[in-house]
Amino acid sequence: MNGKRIQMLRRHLLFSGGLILIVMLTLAACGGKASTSSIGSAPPAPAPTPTAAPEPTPTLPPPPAPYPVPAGAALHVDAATGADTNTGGEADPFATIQAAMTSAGTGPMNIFVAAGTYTVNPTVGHILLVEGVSLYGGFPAGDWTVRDPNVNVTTIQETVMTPGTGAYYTGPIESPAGITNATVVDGFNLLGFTGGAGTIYMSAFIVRTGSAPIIRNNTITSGCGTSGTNGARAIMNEGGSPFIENNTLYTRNSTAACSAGSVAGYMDEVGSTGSPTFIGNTIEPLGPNAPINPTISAEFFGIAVQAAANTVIQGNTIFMRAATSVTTGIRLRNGSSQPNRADLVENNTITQAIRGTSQYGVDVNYGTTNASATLRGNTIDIGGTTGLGAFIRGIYFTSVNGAMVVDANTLTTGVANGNIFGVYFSVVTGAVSVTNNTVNTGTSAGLNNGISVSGSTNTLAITDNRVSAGPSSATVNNQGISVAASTGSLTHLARNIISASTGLSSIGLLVTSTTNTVSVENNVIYGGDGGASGSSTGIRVAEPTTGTLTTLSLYNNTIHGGGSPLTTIGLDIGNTNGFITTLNAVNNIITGGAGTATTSYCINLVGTGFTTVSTNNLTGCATAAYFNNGAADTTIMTGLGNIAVPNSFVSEAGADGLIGTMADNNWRLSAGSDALLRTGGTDLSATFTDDLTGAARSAPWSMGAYEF
Ligand SMILES: [Ca+2]
Repeated sequence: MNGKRIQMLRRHLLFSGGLILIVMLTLAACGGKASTSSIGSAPPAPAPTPTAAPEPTPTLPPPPAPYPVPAGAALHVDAATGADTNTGGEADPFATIQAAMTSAGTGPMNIFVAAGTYTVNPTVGHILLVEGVSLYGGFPAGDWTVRDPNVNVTTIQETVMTPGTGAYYTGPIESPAGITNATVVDGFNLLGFTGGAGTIYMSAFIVRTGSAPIIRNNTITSGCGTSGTNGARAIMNEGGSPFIENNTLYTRNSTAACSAGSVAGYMDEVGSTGSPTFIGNTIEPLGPNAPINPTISAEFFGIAVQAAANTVIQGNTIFMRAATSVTTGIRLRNGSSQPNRADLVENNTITQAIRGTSQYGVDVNYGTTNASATLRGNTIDIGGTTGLGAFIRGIYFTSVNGAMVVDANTLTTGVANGNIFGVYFSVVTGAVSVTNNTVNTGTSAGLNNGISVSGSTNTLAITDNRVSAGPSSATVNNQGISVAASTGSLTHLARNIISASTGLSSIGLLVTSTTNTVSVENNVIYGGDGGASGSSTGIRVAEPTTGTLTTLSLYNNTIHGGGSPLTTIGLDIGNTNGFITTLNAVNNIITGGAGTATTSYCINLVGTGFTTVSTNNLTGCATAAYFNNGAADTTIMTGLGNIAVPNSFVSEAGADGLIGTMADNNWRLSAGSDALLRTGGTDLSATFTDDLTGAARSAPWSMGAYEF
């Protein structure tokens, strides 16, 4: 009888003994209760008058153990009390995990490992996983019935480097091809080699192509190589499909001699295949193994999915380090080897206290591969207020060609020495939806842009967002939302609340070189406060120089031209070339702004005229409508229902008395608003039926973004 069978027999006997004990205790309890009524000689007492029983206190079942001890056959390892000449039973554990692996053979088997330190070196070799043989750490000495890896730290540490096969350093644990999710590594503290002079990608866990282990409840700290060239990863994936859950991943470069190349919590290799999953991990805490050092690490990545497909990244917490080159929370890349991928990035939290040179919260670039991504419910707050800081890009897409959804994210950036983009798309051929996000960008020494899309050739929808751009440099423009070179069949901007800030010039919503149909409705827009030598504008549609923007519809927006000390414009449209053939502005409330007497416009049109300008309120401007097409019109257009009355919003400036701070403003119409504002709008229900809040509009329609 081999050791494995003996162990199984022991476990069986122990389990049977436990059952017998439970049965005996149960019998004792029942017997005790029965004896009082059947053996005693006294007659039974009369039944008491029933009274309302008190509500029983509900007894909740105990919460499930966070680190359950799995059932099934097991071998045992304890570095302190074991010996590799033992059989691996509960009372005679092995001393090394490698001996248990040998005993387990081809499995299936669980290997239970007691707290302690287990070393990996060329003598004992690293741990090469076997399909169906799972490793569980976190057991206290002498007790195999409970497990908590946080209390009973079970460390596997590589003390002398053990080179692996293939291109990459192996690390303490290697998961080879053929491993499936029947193989679990759970509850260990894995430490990669730190002696330097390693090959590339010094990791603490390597997953090979064709491998799909479950990696759960571990603390995994990267190794580190020689300064200058070697990268370091907590988990390196050559091309497998690991399921990575509830781990803490440290990347280590605390000294200049340790991995001054790129460091990553997780990274897979360009050109690889696989579909990794990440659930509830914490990456790069500000812990003792990974102090922030913005001058050492060239690149930092929390999760860098270079090529894998159908990636799921949910509920992870990533603390971005500062790096001298690129600092990225989550990177999704290439995938040229795996077309038609669909990635999900959901409910993650990405923060950064100290800036590196350039930072990306989520960075997506699929190249020419057909791929789609959904980013939903993430909280991203990056950039901080100190550090290096060339630029900050909260959510960044370039070269993407499948459907892209950016939904319900909360995005905040700190200050930057260069440009800030909250959400940025460039070179997009798939349909894009940016909806229900909250975007607040910090102060930029360059350009500042809340949401920016450039080069979209498909449908583009930017809806239900709350966007506040922070200040730009005094020599660079400032934009709440910018759409440039959007050539898809429809560009739709609806139900957003947008504010720009200060800069050279500031613009709430900028549309540039966009063709085909642009529909803008139910937005509230503040044009910012410009700068000492620039302007502020609520909506600006720049002169199309190519293509055919055939229809531009501006319906039921509430627009304020801002507070520039020079020129303020509510609605500014260039159409000298006449590419805009249908130009509608209906039901808008347009406040020109605080510009000087001669340079405050409600509407400024350079070029050919509007097809329809009706039932707008044009107020707070020196010039209601100005058509710079050779026939200046400085009077409000008559006969089309346009009016010029005070808006009488509920609270135009809010509690702080400042129009430019939007959070406390309420630009709904009030009972004191003119009846023509409340009920004088044109019924546009053939085009849309809601207002900014999503509520149904009711005839007769109101002007502005809120139905009264
Ligand atoms: Ca305010």
